[in-house]
Amino acid sequence: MANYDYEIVNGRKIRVRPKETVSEIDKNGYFRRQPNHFTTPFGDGENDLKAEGNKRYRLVWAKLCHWSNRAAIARELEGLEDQISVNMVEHAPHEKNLGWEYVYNENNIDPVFGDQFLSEAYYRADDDYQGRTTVPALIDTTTGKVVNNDYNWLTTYFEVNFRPWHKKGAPELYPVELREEVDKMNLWLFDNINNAVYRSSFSRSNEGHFDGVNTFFADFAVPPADAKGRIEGEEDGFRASTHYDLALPKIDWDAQWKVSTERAYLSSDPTHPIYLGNNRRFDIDPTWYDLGAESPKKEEKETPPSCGCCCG
Ligand SMILES: N[C@@H](CCC(=O)N[C@@H](CS)C(=O)NCC(=O)O)C(=O)O
Repeated sequence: MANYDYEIVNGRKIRVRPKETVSEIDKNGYFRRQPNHFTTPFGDGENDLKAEGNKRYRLVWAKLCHWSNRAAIARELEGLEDQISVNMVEHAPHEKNLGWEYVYNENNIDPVFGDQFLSEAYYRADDDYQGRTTVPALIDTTTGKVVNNDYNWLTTYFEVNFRPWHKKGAPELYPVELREEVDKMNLWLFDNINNAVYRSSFSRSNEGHFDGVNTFFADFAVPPADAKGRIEGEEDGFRASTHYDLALPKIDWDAQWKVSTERAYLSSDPTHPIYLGNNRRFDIDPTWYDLGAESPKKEEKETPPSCGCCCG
C-alpha cells in the first residue's frame, strides 16, 4: 500500500485529498484527468451491478459539480426520489484539504453511513484508491462502498436500468433512436466543455492552459450554423466544432468550408486521445494517462511582425 497523509478529524483518520496539480499533470504541464475508477455497469451480466429500488443505492452529489448535477437531475426527472436516496457534500475548511464532506447534516455526519467525508465510502471500496474522491458517487447502502463514479453512464443507468422504478409518465431521456446521437453529444461535451475547463484551470504550463481555453471558446458559443456549417450573417464564418464532426463524421469540413479549421487538437482527429470512433466507453488510449508521455504539440504559428509602435 502506498504512503498516505492523514488528518485526524473528530477521532477519524481521514486521508488527505491528492492534488490534481501534482498527480494529474504530465511532464509538459498539461492536466490529464484521472480515469474513472468505479465503472462496473448496471446490467444482467454476472459481475454487473444489479439495479434495485427501495433505497438500496445512495447518490452523493455537489451543487457546484456539473457532472453530479446531471445525475441528480436525471434521478428527479425520472421520479426515482423514493428509490435512490441522496445526499449532498461540500468542501469545509480543515488544516489540510480532505475533500467532500457531509456539511449539510447534523455534525457533518451522513445519517445512513455515519461518515463525515465521502472519501470514507471510497476507501471502504478500495483502500488503495489513489485518485481524487469525486462526485457523483453512487454508494451501495448494503456495503457502504462506492460502486460507481462513472459520471457519463450513471445517468444512462438511471434512465435505462432503473426504468421499472420510474414514476408513471416519466420522460424517456435516452430514447433508443437517439442514443447514438446522445452518446456523441456527451463525448463532445466532455472533451470540449466540461473537461476543457479543467484543462485550462489545472494545467501547470501556458501551453496546457491555452489548450483548454482555446478548446472551450472554440466550441462553447456555437452559433447556429446551417447544414453546410455556415453561420448566418458571417460571410466566411465557420465553426470549428467537434460536435459537428462527431454528429456528422462523414463530412470533410475543411473541404466544405474551403478553409483549414485547424482541428489538430479536437476529437475529430484520430490522433487526438479522446478520438474513439464508435466506442461508447471512453476507452481512451492508456498512454493518455501516462504522465511521462509527450503531450500533443500544436504547430507554432508565425506571428506577423508588429510595427513597433502603438500595436505593441
Ligand atoms: N468522476 C470523475 C469526474 C467527476 C469530477 O471530476 N467531479 C469533481 C467535481 S466537478 C469532484 O468531485 N472533485 C472532487 C475533488 O477534486 O476533490 C473523475 O473522477 O474525474
